[in-house]
Amino acid sequence: PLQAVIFDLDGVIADTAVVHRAAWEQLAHDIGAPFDEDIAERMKGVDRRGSLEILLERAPHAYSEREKRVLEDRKNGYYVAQIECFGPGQLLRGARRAVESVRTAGLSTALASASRNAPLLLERLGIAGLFDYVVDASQIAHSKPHPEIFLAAAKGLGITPETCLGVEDAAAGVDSILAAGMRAVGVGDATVLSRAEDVLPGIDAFDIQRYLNRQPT
Ligand code: B16
Ligand code: MG
Repeated sequence: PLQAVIFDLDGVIADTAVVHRAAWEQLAHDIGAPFDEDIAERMKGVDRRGSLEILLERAPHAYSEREKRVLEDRKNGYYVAQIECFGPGQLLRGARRAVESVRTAGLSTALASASRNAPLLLERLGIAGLFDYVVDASQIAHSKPHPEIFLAAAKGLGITPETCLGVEDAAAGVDSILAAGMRAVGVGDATVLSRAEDVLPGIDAFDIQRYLNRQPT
């Protein structure tokens, strides 16, 4: 039986996917690299360096390790400047209710975010207390779509992956959940997230009863 739900943060709980995107787009503009829908979608859920590498695939020239660190810092500066003034108002509609409904149903909750800014964001949103366990980028070596982050969340909760359901807005995230041997629910575009057993238009449509009553597909 289902014992826990593990939520992604950016784009599932917090309205930050657009902020990450805008920060990368600004950086792309700064360095004269192209930026389009496909690049934006591929960056979702991918860690900072992984996202930068995607951006640099079509950059006008190659960058050294030192230059890459400067670019990452610049993008993070753009991002942090925005989330510094975040509050509970930047929770996505229905996010708090979704997490609370899982707890009310007697299941555990965890958060699995690839973002090194996750602790700051959780504090700003005022929801740190809703999760039994939190894994962020600082605790893992391999970025989504590697299963490590979701496996670490299950381990932290003291349960096996088969009893977990993961919720993600990124294709890389859905792949990470499935590779961990968990059930996956997508939030967003059904064409992009087609490998999930269910794709919801938004987290406000999340209904835990649906997954308690249904066997994994
Ligand atoms: P940072 P999630 C991910 O968070 C974002 O989806 C992704 O766009 C971002 O590049 C990544 O965090 C790293 O973020 O630069 O703040 O460490 O969706 O896993 O919560
Ligand atoms: Mg996400």
